[in-house]
Order: sequence, then structure tokens, then C-alpha cells
Amino acid sequence: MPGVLKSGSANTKLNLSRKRFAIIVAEWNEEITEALYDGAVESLLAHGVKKTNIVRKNVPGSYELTLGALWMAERKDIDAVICLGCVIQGDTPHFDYICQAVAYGITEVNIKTKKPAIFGVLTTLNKKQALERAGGKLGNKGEEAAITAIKMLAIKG
Ligand code: RBF
Repeated sequence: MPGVLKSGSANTKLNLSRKRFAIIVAEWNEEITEALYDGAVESLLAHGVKKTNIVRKNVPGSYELTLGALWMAERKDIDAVICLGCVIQGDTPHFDYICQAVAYGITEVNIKTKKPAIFGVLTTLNKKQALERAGGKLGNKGEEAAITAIKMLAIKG
């Protein structure tokens, strides 16, 4: 299906056993963001990342992902940051503001810190669409976010 990155491998020769990842998880829509987290961790481990090299931090909502990501990316011992959240339009009157703020915010973290900060935020019309992308029929976007982080580290070398 176009636009759907199938689960699998980053297909890189990069040795990931010493790379350290921070995963920031928004607590809003917890059922979804926990599934994204599980997908991200599973994927990192499958690529040879050590469990002890994965740091998890929770933030209250997706809006807080930016600052959480900045704090983590500024740490010398972190190589890449994966931001996971879920904003559901039907439940969120200021959907556009939150989505835009977090998209710009995470972009800035990339530029300011020169480290990959990955946008793993679902922005969906309803909960069904979110579930489909959090381990349902459209895969797991947490897993894709992890693969993206690995690919960016591989580009940097
Ligand atoms: N955070 C999310 O991650 N997903 C949401 O769907 C979401 N909806 C919200 C709806 C309202 C009305 C409010 C006030 C906040 C919402 N938040 C949501 C929380 C937001 O990301 C942030 O944590 C708070 O606005 C505090 O800065």
C-alpha cells in the first residue's frame, strides 16, 4: 500500500550496540502511545540496540514532547531521540495548534542539537485511525520512528 512503510529493517551496517536512544512518550491517549513505545523498543532491539542503552521519559502531552526532546538531545550520552504522541482531532479543539507546535518544536530540536529527533506523533481524525497505526492494519508508527532514527544515525556515520 503506498505510503505505508512495512515493518522490518533499516538495512544498515551501522553497529548499534553502543548507540544510545531516548524515547519520549506522551501520556495523553496512553493506550496508543504505549503501543507506539512497544513497537519502537522492539525495533531498536531487533537492530542490535542494547536494552540498557534505551532511556524512556514520559511527558504529560504531545505539546511537552519538544522540551522533553531538547533535554534529552542535549545530553552527551544520547545519540538520537524518538518522540511518541497521539493527537486525536475529534477530542481536541486545538488539534491544529498542538500538532503545529510539536512539529515545529521537534524540527528545532534537530537543528539546534544536530541530533536526530524523530517525529513519531500520530495526528488522526479518530481513535480508530490511531489504533490502525499503533500495531493495527497500517503497522506501528513507533517501529517506523525507531527505524528512521537508525537510518539518520547511519547517514551521519
Ligand atoms: N495531548 C496529546 O498528546 N493528545 C491530545 O489529543 C491532546 N488533546 C488535548 C485537548 C485539550 C482540550 C487540551 C487542553 C490538551 C490536550 N492535550 C493533548 C495535552 C497537550 O499536549 C498539553 O499536554 C497540554 O495542553 C499542557 O501543555
